[in-house]
Amino acid sequence: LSAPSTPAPSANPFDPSAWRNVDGFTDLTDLTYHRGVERDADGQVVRDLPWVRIAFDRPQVRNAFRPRTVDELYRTLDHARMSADVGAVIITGNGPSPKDGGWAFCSGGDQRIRGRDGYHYAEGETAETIDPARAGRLHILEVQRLIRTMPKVVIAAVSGWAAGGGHSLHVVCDLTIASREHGKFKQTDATVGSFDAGYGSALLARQVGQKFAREIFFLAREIDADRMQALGAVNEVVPHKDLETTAIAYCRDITQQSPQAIRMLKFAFNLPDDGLLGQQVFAGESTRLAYMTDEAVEGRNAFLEKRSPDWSAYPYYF
Ligand code: S0N
Repeated sequence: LSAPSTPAPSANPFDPSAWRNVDGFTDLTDLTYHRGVERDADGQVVRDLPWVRIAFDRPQVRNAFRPRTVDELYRTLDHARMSADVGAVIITGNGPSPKDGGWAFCSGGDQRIRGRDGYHYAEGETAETIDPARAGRLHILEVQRLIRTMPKVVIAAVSGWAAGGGHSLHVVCDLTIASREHGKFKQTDATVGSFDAGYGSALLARQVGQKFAREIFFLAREIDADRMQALGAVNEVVPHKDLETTAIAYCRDITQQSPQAIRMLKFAFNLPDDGLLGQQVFAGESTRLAYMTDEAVEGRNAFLEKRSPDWSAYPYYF
């Protein structure tokens, strides 16, 4: 009989040579934020590439988020949103855990600092000392809305556990790639008396269907990456070591498309599920495009020149 073999630890999918730190974010403690780069043979950065990587960096707690983590996630995502030369964003989880070698994408809200009445305290704060403006904030939902409305493609690279609010985060991303060895999914909200009754559940049902979405939430079982792909909530399952090169390949392909077309498509995909907000976001892009036409310029010029607009050059039918 041969001795059972111990699987070799998977190589870390993060390749530092593919990235540089983003300027102005040296104060991050709970995340890392990198810009994709091309380097020459000497390792010098030749040019920036049009994608960024945002990674949870609390592997000792399976990348659970505390309020500070969510603030940093919002800040980095918003920076990516406003960077005109960035077309795609990867969200992932750093690892492995120094404690046990485990990998996580994100395990949701940090249960150690969840107070009564939905409050999420920072360490050391109490109900009496907390700034009321910060108490009870479920601001991961603000992050979800930002991902949903930012005019760029957001890719979840699920490097390990996606649990609770971390599960919902991958659901709200535009695309999901998962590690074959470590990518695991578990919707534990109901286990800890929490529930994402917005995108985390309803959008999941759009992705996998009502029965499976209910199974995922009601049973709170572990689901592996292959099954999640079969259900329709994961685009691709790849070896752990290839997770980020695959995500970068997605970014490369996405950023070769027309930026205008990509954002119109993203907002079109969102529209049926996002109600008037979805219509507003889609319509905002349409208005921006309309402002670029001679017809819209004629309307503005007529007002500024205090005359009636002349629409004769603009047909009622194409
Ligand atoms: C992820 C799980 C399944 C991993 O299991 P595994 O591999 O056996 O590891 P563990 O030994 O359990 O964990 C390793 C260490 O990490 C700590 N840890 C893990 N997850 C958390 C966490 N979420 N918070 C704090 N610590 C965590 C463990 O305690 C352990 O530490 P040590 O080594 O010291 O013992 C498994 O860990 C698991 O099930 N984790 C909990 C997942 C969970 O229930 N998350 C919360 C679910 N709810 C939310 O996320 C709320 C989301 C949210 O914020 C929200 C969304 C919508 C509306 C409102 C809100 C809101 O803000 O509340």
